[in-house]
Amino acid sequence: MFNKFLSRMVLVGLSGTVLLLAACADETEESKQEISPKEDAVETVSAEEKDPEVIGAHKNLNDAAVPLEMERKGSDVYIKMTSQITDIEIEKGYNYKAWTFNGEAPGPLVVVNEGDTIHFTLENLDPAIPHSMDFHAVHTAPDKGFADVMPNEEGTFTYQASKPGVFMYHCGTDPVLSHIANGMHGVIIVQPNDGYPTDDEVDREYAIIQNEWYRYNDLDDMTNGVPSQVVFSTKALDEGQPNTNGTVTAVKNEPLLAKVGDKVRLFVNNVGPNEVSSFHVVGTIFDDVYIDGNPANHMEGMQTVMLPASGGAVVEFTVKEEGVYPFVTHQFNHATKGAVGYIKVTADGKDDGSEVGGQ
Ligand SMILES: [Cu+2]
Repeated sequence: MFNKFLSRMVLVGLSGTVLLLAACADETEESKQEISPKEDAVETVSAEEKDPEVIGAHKNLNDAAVPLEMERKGSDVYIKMTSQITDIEIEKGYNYKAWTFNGEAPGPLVVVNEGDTIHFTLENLDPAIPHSMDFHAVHTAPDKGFADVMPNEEGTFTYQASKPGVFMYHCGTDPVLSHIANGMHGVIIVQPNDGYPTDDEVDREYAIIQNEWYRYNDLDDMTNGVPSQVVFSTKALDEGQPNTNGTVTAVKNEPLLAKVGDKVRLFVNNVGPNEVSSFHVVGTIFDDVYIDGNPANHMEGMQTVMLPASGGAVVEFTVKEEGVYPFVTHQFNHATKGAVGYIKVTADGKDDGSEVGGQ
């Protein structure tokens, strides 16, 4: 249903197949910012796309990434994030004018401890559209705790991280599918107070996220189509680790590293928005898996872990020989669209400079 906000926006689509401009506001909300109609509301964002729907106020907007702000005072954690429009080069030569948290898609990795109180502020730098934050790691009344933050405004929300796990976060503003598929998703890890039973065995840890991309800002394609790209990203858990966006080459050009004999732990999450991930590492077996990252959900000896849209896991495996170990979603139509990454295993755990090959 087109609401007041949407009706004031101009659809200048050249194609009847691309209809979306974001319908983000509730009809009853008076404070939603309007977008001035513009004849030039469509621009070309890539050679491949003929008629993408860039919202007028987003045209020529490409905000630089803003670092995540996080400060801890005891068990109170003060987190500030932005919602902003930033170009993400999903594949070579194709810039997607993403709706993002902090200029990253997926957004920055957030790590807190079980029992922490999160004081979360969202600064909405988007001049046109309200955005919000839905942390799957908390209990709150969504209409209050995940409420929309208007353009050029800030909203602050407080909640407890009472359960450990590897949780998705995303913008929950209507239409949610547009906001997630345009890039507003990420992961919050809530570390268990008592750790995982296998903590002492683990040598290396990385965070991996799977997401899909669709035709630019095309709600019809997001709703009824198939992904154009299915991708992995890695987010730095520690300084010095790679921190990437979700692109078709993200964890290929800069593979993760491990040493022969290491037990590797991956914090994985599939932020979707629509597809399931069948997460698998080629050439090994998951010795230990904690579904959704909760230590109570301990499984052993798994070949593939199914991650529903928004689902997470901690997976642990041992790399016994030198070589390149791809990780994939074993739904190979998606792997073919980009969802492959590499772990390079060397004698000393350092990059030997060898090509990892593959796509
Ligand atoms: Cu949003």
